Amino acid sequence: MKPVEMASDWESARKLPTRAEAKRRDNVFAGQSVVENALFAGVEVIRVSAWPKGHNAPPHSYAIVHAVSPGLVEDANVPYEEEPWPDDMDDELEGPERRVEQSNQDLAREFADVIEDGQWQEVVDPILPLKLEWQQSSETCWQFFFDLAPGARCLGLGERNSSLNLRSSSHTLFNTDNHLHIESMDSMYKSIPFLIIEQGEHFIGLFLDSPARQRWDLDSLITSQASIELLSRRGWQLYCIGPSTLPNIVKTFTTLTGRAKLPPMWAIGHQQCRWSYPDQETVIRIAHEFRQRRIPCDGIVLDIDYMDDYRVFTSSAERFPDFKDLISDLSRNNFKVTAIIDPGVKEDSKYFVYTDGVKHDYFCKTGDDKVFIGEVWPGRSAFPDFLKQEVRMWWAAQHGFHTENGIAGIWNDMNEPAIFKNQEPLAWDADQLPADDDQLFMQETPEGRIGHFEVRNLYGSMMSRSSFEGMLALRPNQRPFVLTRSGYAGVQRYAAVWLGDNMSWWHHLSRSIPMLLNMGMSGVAFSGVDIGGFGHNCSGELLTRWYALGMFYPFFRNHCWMKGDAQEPWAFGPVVEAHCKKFIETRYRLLPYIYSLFWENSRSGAPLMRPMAWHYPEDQFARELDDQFLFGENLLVAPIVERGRTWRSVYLPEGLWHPFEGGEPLQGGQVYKIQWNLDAIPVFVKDGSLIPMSDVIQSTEDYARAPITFHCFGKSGRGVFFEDDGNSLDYENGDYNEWRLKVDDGQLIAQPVELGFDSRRKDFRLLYNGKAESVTLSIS
Ligand code: MIG
Repeated sequence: MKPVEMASDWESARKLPTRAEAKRRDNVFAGQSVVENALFAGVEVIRVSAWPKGHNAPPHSYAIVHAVSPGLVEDANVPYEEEPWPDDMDDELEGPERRVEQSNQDLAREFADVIEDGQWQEVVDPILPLKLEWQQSSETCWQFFFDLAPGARCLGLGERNSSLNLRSSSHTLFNTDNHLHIESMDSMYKSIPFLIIEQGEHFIGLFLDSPARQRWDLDSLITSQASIELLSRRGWQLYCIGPSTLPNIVKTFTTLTGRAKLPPMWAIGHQQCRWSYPDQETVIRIAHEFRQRRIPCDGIVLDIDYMDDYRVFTSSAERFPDFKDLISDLSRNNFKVTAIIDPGVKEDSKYFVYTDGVKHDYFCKTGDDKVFIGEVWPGRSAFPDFLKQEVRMWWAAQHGFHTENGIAGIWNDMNEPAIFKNQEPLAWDADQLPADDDQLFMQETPEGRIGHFEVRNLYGSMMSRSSFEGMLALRPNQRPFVLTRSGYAGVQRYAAVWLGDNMSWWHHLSRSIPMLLNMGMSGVAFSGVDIGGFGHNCSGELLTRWYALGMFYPFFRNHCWMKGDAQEPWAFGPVVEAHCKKFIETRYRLLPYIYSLFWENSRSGAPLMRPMAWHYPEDQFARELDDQFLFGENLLVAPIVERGRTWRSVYLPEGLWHPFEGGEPLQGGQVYKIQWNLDAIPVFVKDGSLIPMSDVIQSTEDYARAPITFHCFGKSGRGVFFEDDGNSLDYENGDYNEWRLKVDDGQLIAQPVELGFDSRRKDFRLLYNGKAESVTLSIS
């Protein structure tokens, strides 16, 4: 990788667009469209489907799933079928209203028509006057226009290098290896075309389901006009959700696009990575350091150099001669190992993955029917067409190499797909698509063979689907852990995500908060950024502050590139090490709380990291903050994210708030000046909460027997304790314990919601008013 600071990078960055408002062109729509209305547990959803002349339906959606019941997505081994809309959806439903329009120019302004006939107006107009209109402006370009009322705020939209409010800027959704991570490079690794508009206390969601390039201009000219430009020959579906509360909007969106299963317990522990630990001796040494220094850690992540010349599904005989023994050695020491897998398959006639793929026609091909070859780490490489079920199954089966070696997790990188020297395969200012056979390569869809740009944003999602389904098939009844860099709406069903190549810059530390908040509201809760920063060099102070925040990233991994200085928790000497250790230990102490938040996420889609507006929608001031956030309902995290600072202002919303590490509670509804020394845990706890905490453990292997303390913040407290085996899918059949806990006057009352799990845990304590006493969880 070339250094970031090369002048030419900045030259080219300067030429990149910072706004892209769509100009209204003529309408050429001559296809058909359908408008349907439905109700999902009381939330209105309107769906508009449109397809151009010559087609007879919108393209198959890979994002939408059939939710069998709340929280359960379909069996991963069953290929997705187009589900009838929407009789099969969960919860109460009202019959869909269906109107099929014949093609003609006037009806192209579908939304305008719907407003006139009453339905749309009734649902949306009185509160959020979007005045949404759309048209087809050319064979390959669709335009959407809507109003953003003054003061309305824009949230979500997946991975955006932006502050929380996305308004007054434009956003390109076209998956790109944005390894510079600078704002002027608009495209990121993931594209989730789901925007939440917040106006007053009302929220509305817009999901434009198309994996082709979209550019959302969210009022960049501050004239209250927003637009979307979609480059596709194929049509689309647009969902308008709400208005409702923010939790309801996300719940409905994740009913439509699916939810994550519970992660395996180890995957929410601390993980350590580096590009790359060059050989097995180094990996062993790193693992030993963790245990010797008693810094908790659950995962070691292997980057590309474990492979034989970057051939996927192999290991290097030179540097990792005892691959299998290494993994079992680590496993005996309670480390789970995750291995990276890139999509590029080395072109090599002696390499089985390549020859097999060619033989069965599994690789993407160019317009003239030749296997597409791009340069990536292995050199000239071919790229599987993950849109095809048989290709996903073949690729899934290759994961047997890893499961046989004892690998527990799979890391999918480079799956935009990134190709060296062709990081921007479609010019940023293109307003048309090239011909299908001139879009890098072609892919198979249910509608036939089409150009890659039409479905580019799906490549990473479908690759991680293959890894997820493969791991589940190879290790039945064990929850897979897959990590992906690229993805589309619905990717949460298959994988956790990290946000790619950030830098060891203070700005990227502070930026991680709004970026992860917007990811969470886009359906992807299990996310994090590289702790310490990926590129450039970290410093002791930066690493310390990064762990103080990072212990609240749902995905908790320290990672950096090879060129910079090492940044393991001990890399900057004893003082930094002691601080980082304390934060990592705090992560493990909070595991019971964190795990119950994952449980909540699997059922309702609620993210773990929540913007202030999630719980305080009426608080005008709180909603604008994105240097602090709520972690679940009860913890407010307000870290220091600037160099040299020990003080910051913290806004506490209504109620009483306790400093996490003790001290007098503060009355909310105002801003406080708070001092956080380098070792401080930058958290306030809401009065009246009962936070379940574990004793410190060195890995989650010891979690099942670890004593749990219910920490009551205030005179009374309410909380949840969720427990299961932490690894299998038995919880889906009720094999879990869920307790509702209540403390009044120092007395713990435990009420079981479900008692399906045979727990080995014996030690429970109640910490009340500074005193700890043993308690039992029993049916009262
Ligand atoms: O071209 O595998 O974002 O986490 O360490 C770089 C090497 C490829 C990019 C990933 C990064 C990873 C690196 N990869």
